[in-house]
Amino acid sequence: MPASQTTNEEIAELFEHLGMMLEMKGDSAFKIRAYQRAARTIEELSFPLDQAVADGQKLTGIPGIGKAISEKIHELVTTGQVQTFERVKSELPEGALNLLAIPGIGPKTAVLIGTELGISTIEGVEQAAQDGRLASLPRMGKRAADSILRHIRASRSISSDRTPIGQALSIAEAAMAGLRERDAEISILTPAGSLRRWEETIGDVDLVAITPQPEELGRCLAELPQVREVLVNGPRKTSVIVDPGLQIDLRTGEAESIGAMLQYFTGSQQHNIRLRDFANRMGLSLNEYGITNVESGQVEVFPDEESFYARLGLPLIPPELRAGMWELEAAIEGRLPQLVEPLHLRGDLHLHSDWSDGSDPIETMVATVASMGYEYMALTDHSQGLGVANGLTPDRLAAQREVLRQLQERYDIRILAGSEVDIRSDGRMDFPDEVLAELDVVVASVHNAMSQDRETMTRRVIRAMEHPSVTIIGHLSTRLLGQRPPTDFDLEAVLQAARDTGTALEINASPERLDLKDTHAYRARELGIPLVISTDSHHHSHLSGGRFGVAVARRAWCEPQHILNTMPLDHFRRFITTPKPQRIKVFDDVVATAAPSVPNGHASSQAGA
Ligand code: DGT
Ligand code: CA
Ligand code: CA
Ligand code: ZN
Repeated sequence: MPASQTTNEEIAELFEHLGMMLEMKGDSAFKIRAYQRAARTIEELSFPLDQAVADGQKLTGIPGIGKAISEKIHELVTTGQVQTFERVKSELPEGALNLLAIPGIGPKTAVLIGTELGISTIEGVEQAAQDGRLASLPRMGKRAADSILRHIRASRSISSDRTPIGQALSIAEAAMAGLRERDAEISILTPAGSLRRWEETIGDVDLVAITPQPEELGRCLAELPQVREVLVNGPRKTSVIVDPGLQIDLRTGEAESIGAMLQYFTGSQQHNIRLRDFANRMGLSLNEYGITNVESGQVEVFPDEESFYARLGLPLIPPELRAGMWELEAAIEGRLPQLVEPLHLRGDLHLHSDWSDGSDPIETMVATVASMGYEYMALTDHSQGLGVANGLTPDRLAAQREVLRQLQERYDIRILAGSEVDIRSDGRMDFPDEVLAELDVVVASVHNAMSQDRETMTRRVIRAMEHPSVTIIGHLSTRLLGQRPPTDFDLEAVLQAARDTGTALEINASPERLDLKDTHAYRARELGIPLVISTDSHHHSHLSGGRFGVAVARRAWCEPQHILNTMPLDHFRRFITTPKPQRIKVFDDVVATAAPSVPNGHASSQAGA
């Protein structure tokens, strides 16, 4: 009988770890692979192994599980441990297995760190990387040690419990749809908090609602099928945890006073603190129910945020700007930006078809973009590069142009010939110059060698920008929210080079990327760099995702003229057909003729300081 329950995952992990430990010891590659294969097989089994053992089933019939492995499974399930595993572990430095969790540390290095430095924890490695001990190890050096340090820090900031906005938004929308279905009398139901401010990651979802029977609505939320746990279920507030582990706070208010509530729970906390200071100086105090005259004690209520801000003598500050930075001062001085909106976009300049790694035919993508009312688009399938994304050879690229010419006759949208060209590890382009020169739009992106050191990566990207045919740098940092850290590069140097070479920078709207991030886009706008908002769609359903990129641009205080693809087609064509770096003037002219309402942020102009 099984000593206790042992899951397939636990069994698979044991073999995975056994394989790694044998690798540390330099054991035979054959044995190591056998354990790794067994781990894979076990992870994918559809029945519980411990039960099979208890039932006396023969395991050796399962592919990848021979006699030796079958015996170990038996041993683990019946005794709770495996002798071989314990012995191998005892022969290795303590904690060596933990160190393998750090990207950049393989089995050999883990052993070296354990034996030479006596380190058994990730924190210990971090310390050793900082004080130089790690770099002094044989075959290590400063570069490798720095890279390990970077990985440790990045994985720490990544493995936070915040949810990327793309996921949080769909979870929130599903919950809101569920509430509307159950309560037909809801008059307002809207996100507040970081979700309404379009932060890139969300701690918890805040919702604000008006309905005649608030308690009823709270109960509806608590009863949604996706709810895993109910934390609070009160008359004004209900908090739940929904799958896969995100908190939703729902608050209800009255129609005549919802303005203050929405404002209060939209935050940010920093914005609210500054606004409260500002109001205090006028003899007023703020809370979620209204604005109180401190002297008379009289409370005024507001049906919307506009009237709330107006009572303080301020225009409505868009939620994306409520970061507690310079927005209050700009509002006081009447120079809030007229932020770019989704409707301003006239083209999408980064999208893929099934010619590379997209999943739809070119025509589906063209038809969808055309149906969205856009004036132009660039098809930018991958270059041949690493081969993983089924990148195009120059021959296939030429054949694709022929297809585009035919489609052009049937669709009322200008189809530009483009490519997303790999920036090779040394900064060279993945297509010959004469191929690139033929294209209307070249998006150049880093897709490999992402752990290059700062200097190398900076040089690499700048070299790409110096190429006369490169129109736009795609997803500059290559980060994937919650999954992959950004590359290391000198932001100021890269931005300066973008400006000097007349190269545009992409705000990649894919909710997994949001790259440029808001603060980088903010700086890019300040420096006068043309920005592009593209979806990087790999499926026609992604094409509507531009809103995420627009949100980043709005958080960067961008007005329409700061975004290249808000230009009408003829204007945009003038930009791409003017040689670099002179084309920056085409952009500058547009910015100069727009109303100058966007302030440049300086520390000295910090609001509330
Ligand atoms: P999150 O959830 O970490 O992504 O960020 P927020 O801004 O959504 O923060 P949350 O959910 O704690 O609170 C929502 C808003 O409520 C926040 O932006 C400002 C407002 N608020 C009002 N009073 C407080 C308070 O005492 N503490 C905090 N943290 N927020 C408050
Ligand atoms: Ca929140
Ligand atoms: Ca909250
Ligand atoms: Zn792409």
